[in-house]
Amino acid sequence: MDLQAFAIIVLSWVVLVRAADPDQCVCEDKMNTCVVRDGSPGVNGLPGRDGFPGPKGERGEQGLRGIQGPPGKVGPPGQKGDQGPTGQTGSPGKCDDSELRVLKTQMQDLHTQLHALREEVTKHVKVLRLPNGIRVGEKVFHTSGLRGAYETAEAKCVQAGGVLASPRNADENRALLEIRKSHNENIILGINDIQTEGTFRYPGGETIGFTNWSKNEPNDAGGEDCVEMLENGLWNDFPCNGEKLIVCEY
Ligand code: MAN
Ligand code: CA
Ligand code: CA
Repeated sequence: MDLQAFAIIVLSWVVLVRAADPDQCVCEDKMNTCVVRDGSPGVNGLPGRDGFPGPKGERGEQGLRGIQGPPGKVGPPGQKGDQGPTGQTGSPGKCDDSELRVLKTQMQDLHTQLHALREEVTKHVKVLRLPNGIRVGEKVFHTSGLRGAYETAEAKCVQAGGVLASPRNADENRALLEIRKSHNENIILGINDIQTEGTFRYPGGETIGFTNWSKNEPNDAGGEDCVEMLENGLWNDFPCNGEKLIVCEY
């Protein structure tokens, strides 16, 4: 080791020892009389700046399947196919028993629905055709305000697609009574005992199941086979050539 190097080492050692010794490191404020020794530690400085971004991570797993998109546009029609083989004459396709049972049930369901639909449509058509009619249940009563004897009256109703009013229950009788009141005229009913004396029937020939006779009626006084509704809604038998208010039912 040469002398110069030795001198540098010794000098460095002296500087280090002086820095490590607190007694050797007294700071004196030359301007003030106050000497500060060993002050308390200062507060931490602000955090340093963000480091550089890390290396790129590994590729993630495949995501979940997305929801189905809307249907696309209809494509152009395809080419016409070849003609199929000629079918066997007189041998229709066969179904097994279970297929037949399903078809039969479906047919019955359709039949029921069709029946209900037809009744519903008929009901609405009746009301639309007869805006001044009175609807009671499935039935509509309607009058043109004309009067007539039994045969004329019944023919007019049939011609219009109905029959003479024939109340079959208290509700229908009440509805008819409203017409009786508004026109202030007795109404001729479709009910009569023309066919068999004493047996009253509806226009279709069925014997009646609901009655609303006035006291002591029917009495066939002098031969009375037709029926009228009186002002109180009760019934009286009267001669069929008598003219009364015509009310039809649909
Ligand atoms: C008149 C007619 C008859 C009826 C009697 C009741 O004679 O209307 O049909 O039975 O009155 O008193
Ligand atoms: Ca009679
Ligand atoms: Ca009578």
